[in-house]
Amino acid sequence: MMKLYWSPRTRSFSALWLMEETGQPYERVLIDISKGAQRTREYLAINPMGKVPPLQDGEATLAEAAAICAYVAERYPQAKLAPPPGDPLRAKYLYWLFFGPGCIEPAMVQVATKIDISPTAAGWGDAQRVFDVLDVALSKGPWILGENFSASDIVIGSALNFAVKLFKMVPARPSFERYIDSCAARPAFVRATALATG
Ligand SMILES: N[C@@H](CCC(=O)N[C@@H](CS)C(=O)NCC(=O)O)C(=O)O
Repeated sequence: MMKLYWSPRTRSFSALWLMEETGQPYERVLIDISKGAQRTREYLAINPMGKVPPLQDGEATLAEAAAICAYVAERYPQAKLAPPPGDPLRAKYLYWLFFGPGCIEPAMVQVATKIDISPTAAGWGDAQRVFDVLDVALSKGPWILGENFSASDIVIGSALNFAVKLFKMVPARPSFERYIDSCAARPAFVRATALATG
């Protein structure tokens, strides 16, 4: 059984949502980051970054929420969380999976810190560009790939839920609100929310 290390009200929400979407049993191990549990020697052997969430699957261990999404979608193909190799939709699936940590995350940090950096040098350009691109991509819906929900929605949906709805760091737009509402209506999201609040 897969083992997910998590902490309440953190980025481990996306991994909880993912595991709930699979319908597969998994074990949750609480790592309370407010108490420093992420800094023990045992935990650092699991994730040397001292961050949540990591996942263990037998001999395999990995961290980084988006990588966990890719891994679990591949391990449980029956959950249909990823277009299979060879499907043309897989290109956009991978694009959005990487867009989360590669562009949305740094854009959120830029908004929060007001850091000034050349948009040509910054891999994400700037926050305005990132959220404009997302706005266009989400204008049709219902999901980031169109009709098919995938693990890339877990990455993008969790990030937008945090940035727009929970922390109000990014101004709401109709496409964002509709998309977040669609994510939040999924039974797996509802279960993960109940779990993640601790
Ligand atoms: N890049 C990581 C970020 C994970 C992360 O920053 N987690 C925070 C909680 S939201 C954490 O574990 N903080 C504990 C610490 O840094 O001590 C991912 O996407 O999984």
